[in-house]
Amino acid sequence: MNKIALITGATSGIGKATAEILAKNNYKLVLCGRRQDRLDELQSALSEFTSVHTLQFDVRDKEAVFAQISSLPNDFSEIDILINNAGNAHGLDPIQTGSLDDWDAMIDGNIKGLLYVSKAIIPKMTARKSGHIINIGSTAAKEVYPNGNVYCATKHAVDALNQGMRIDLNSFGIRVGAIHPGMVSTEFSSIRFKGDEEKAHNVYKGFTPLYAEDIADIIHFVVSRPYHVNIADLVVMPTAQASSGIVNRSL
Ligand code: NDP
Ligand code: 8X3
Repeated sequence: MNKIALITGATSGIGKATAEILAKNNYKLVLCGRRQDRLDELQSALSEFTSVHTLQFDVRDKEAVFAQISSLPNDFSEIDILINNAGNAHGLDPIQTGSLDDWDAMIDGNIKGLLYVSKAIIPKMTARKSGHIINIGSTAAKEVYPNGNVYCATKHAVDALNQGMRIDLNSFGIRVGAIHPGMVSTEFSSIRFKGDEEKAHNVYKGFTPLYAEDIADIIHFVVSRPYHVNIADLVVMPTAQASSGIVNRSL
């Protein structure tokens, strides 16, 4: 039987590319995001490969998360693979001038949102004693860079939650692992800089960044390993990147 994967943040970037590769490899999909028009487009594009169900909710909205996930029809309700990908950076400011709204958006989305979605899905995995959870962290989960303060803190939290989930769910035979990308050219920087496309473009100027498809390819590799293999923690950077915030702009 085809496995069912639920992807948060499927409307753009890494989540969308992951939906595309998993669809082409016969996974059934539950695709989540706030932008219904994009969910509809993706559903119609991927339906030639697999069955797709969409759920529209903001991961920060606890009630909506639980209501939407519990509304899944029977043939989509037993999630085999949860890909906790939804998240963004908002702003790039020193701590003394950072915006409270940006901090709330990152803490509520990247940490609490990931927890709400996990809480809505994990009990069915523990009941079945099977499941696989992939948490999308970041190099910012491992290292802090100038002005990255709160975003890096949220991703450090994802790193801790990934380890905690793995420890707690191990006795149920549930696999848990994180993928920590470096700089990936998606809508990420455009969101971070609130639509300032020039600023966003400059982030990836002068070197070859990762593309969403590079991470999607790795996610597909991770979820298609045999059951006894759990890729627990994987850091991947563009060749031009040496660590968080250090990039060789001539590569
Ligand atoms: P994008 O901005 O392209 O995609 C972000 C996705 O998250 C969108 O589908 C968006 O959907 C969804 N999302 C954001 N906030 C919410 C919310 N509150 N509720 C529901 N969905 C939400 O960025 P990426 O693809 O790059 O980012 C995906 C993940 O990868 C994030 O967790 C990010 O932190 C991480 N990452 C990104 C890196 C990069 O350099 N790009 C590097 C390392 C990690 P919608 O707006 O429709 O809700
Ligand atoms: C995204 C990577 O370095 O732009 O998590 O913060 S970075």
